[in-house]
Order: sequence, then C-alpha cells, then structure tokens
Amino acid sequence: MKLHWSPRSPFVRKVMITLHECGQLENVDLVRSVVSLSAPPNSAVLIDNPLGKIPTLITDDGDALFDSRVICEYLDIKSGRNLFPAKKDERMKHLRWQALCDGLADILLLWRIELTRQSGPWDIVTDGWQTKVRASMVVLEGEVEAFNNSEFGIGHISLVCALGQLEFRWSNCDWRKHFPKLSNLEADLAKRPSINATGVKDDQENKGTEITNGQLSF
Ligand SMILES: N[C@@H](CCC(=O)N[C@@H](CS)C(=O)NCC(=O)O)C(=O)O
Repeated sequence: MKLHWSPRSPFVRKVMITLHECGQLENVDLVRSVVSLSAPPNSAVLIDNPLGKIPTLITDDGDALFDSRVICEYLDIKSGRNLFPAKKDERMKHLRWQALCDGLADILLLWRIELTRQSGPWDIVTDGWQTKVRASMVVLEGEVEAFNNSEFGIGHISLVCALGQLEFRWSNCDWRKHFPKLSNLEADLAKRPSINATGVKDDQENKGTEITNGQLSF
C-alpha cells in the first residue's frame, strides 16, 4: 500500500494510529505529500484523489481510498481489529464521536488558514468557529465517562487527533486547564504505543506558517 502522508496532519494521524493498531505499519510506503488549502493543489495527490487532500491510500489492488474515515474502516475490516464496532449502539457512538472530533479538527485547520488571509480574517466566521470549538469541547468533556466505558476504537482515535491538533497549533489556549477530564483521558490514551508514536509535528519539508494572532480561548 502507499499513503499520501504528512507528519503535520491530524487526519493522516488517524490513519497512522489505525495502521499501528491493525499491525499493518510494515505494509505501507509513506509518501511525503505537501498540501495546503491556501496553495495550488499537489498534482501527485490530485492523480489519486480529485479533492487533492491527504490522507489518500492506494491499496495493493491499486484502488485510491479517501478520506480518513474510509481508509481507517478499510484497514480495520482488512485486519479484523474491530476499531469500528459491529453492534449498532456501540458503532453509532464511535461514528458520532468520529464526526464530532473530525469536525473539530476541520475547524482548527481552516481557522489557521483564515488567520493568514492578507486582508485579515473574516470575523463572523472566526467568531462562529470560536463558539463551535468551545461547544464541542464542553460536549466532549461531558462524555469522558462514556469514552472510558467504551472499548478503544475509532472514536478514541479521532478524539486524540483533534486534541493533538489543539496542542500542536493552539498551544497557548490552555485546554487542559479548562477541560481536566479530557486532559486526563488524553494522558491515559497517550500511553498506547500507537498514539505515543504518532504525535503531529512539523518537518523539514514544509514548516507550518507561524501564526501568532490566534484568538482561540476557553
Ligand atoms: N475529511 C478529510 C479531511 C482531510 C483534510 O482536510 N486534509 C488536509 C490536510 S490535514 C488537506 O488535505 N488539506 C488540503 C486541501 O484541503 O486542499 C479526512 O478525514 O481525511
């Protein structure tokens, strides 16, 4: 398999954690693929994914799979690991957590790009994102017990990746102080080798844009 990959992407991280958990890390070539919504699309990624987004996985059969949700479920089915529970109630719980946490990560990514806009960010949009990020964190803090009572799965993976993005790009927002239960849960989950080995980080290929005027606060 081949994965369009970046060490900076929370969505690629979901796939990397899943590869670890499914014991398939050895079976994939990681191809560093630089993409940004604020730059022309990467032509090598576009060939495999017309949306120009990563992660995109090329299977051994030559199929191109995207997005992270589809790739993670594919790897889970292929390995029989069961990160996407089969039973309805548990499955819906994990899929909902995935939707919420991916949505949160989406906002955090888009917000940073909005802050680089030369004419200045669109306040009505960033104010809305502020409200949505806060509301999402409050909901997640209230569901820590449910996370703890559920078998580790795609919901936990998505949560760790969204919180990792907060820590990586919004390090001064002090989320751990405001959401102590989530902070404890994240610290527990970080003990798993799959999570410990996959933290998002910048690399030499393409440093993240330095943004100092982010206003995310809780
Ligand atoms: N819903 C997608 C989101 C993927 C995504 O937004 N990836 C970012 C990198 S973290 C990207 O490819 N951005 C480039 C672009 O949107 O053109 C998923 O779960 O994989």
